[in-house]
Amino acid sequence: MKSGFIALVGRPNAGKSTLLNALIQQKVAIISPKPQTTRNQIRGIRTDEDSQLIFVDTPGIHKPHHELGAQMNKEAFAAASGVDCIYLLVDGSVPFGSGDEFVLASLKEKKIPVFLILNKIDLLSRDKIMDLLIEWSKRHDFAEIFPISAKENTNLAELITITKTYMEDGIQYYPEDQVCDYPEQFIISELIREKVLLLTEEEIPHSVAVVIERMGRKKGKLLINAMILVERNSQKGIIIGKQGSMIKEIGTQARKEIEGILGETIYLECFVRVEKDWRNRKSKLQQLGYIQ
Ligand code: GDP
Ligand code: K
Ligand code: MG
Repeated sequence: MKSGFIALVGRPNAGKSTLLNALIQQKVAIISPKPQTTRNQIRGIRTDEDSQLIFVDTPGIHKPHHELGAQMNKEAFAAASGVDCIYLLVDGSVPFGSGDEFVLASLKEKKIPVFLILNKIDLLSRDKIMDLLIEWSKRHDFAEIFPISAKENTNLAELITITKTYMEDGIQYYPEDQVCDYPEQFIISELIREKVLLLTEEEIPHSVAVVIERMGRKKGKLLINAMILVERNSQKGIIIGKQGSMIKEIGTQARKEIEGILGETIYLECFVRVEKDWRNRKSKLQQLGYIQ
């Protein structure tokens, strides 16, 4: 059997998490139009008859402004070492910028084959796609170049077929029915964080974390208590909303999705707490599982 690891790297919002979910045909990574949605390395596993591909989704590489940001870069670079192949994801609908230079420079030192994946071609004309492919091919010695749409599944079957040819004969690392490598509790907290990102305004995203404080059974029903951490009182107010309307909506949307994944009805309670400056406190980040 062919098996190996593929790191997904690229600027925030290039579509890495969307592609990961599409490649393994299941939602394991949360997606939002806000940058820096993904904070940890997430492995998605795709097992076919002849192969096992392990895709490592990473936080987007960016210039760090705080401890969490620096940690996210470290995770992204670490994920891109010791893999068999790297997908460099590029959002074709935004211009080339210093963020792309930063990512390209970090790949230059590595001897691992890099695929250029030009994403979001559903938003581009044929001519524009051709121009971008030509421009990008001059910037690095890419092993392969693929125009795709992660959202519409365009060209993904071909991408998988070619990727397999870069894998060595190896062992099956995970059981064939396993699609990701982290515990349920983490998916649950991530789904709640996704709803917070989707439902609230610009100010919230980088200052929110979700911790599952309790998960247990009462009379057979699964009870989950989730704590949403924010940095300021004003953010707490936004998340709670008018007469609790926002936190209720966050809870309802998250509960529906968690029930779909777990296959049972659950009882979910969400709370909000202000923890000043949690992003700059390493011990807090460790507790939240963002760093080892
Ligand atoms: P990440 O930060 O690189 O993980 O990016 P996400 O996967 O979170 O996606 C960022 C945004 O781009 C989301 O709003 C996605 O729905 C959108 N997106 C991702 N792939 C595509 C695509 O192929 N086409 C279009 N039109 N949008 C996409
Ligand atoms: K994102
Ligand atoms: Mg992501």
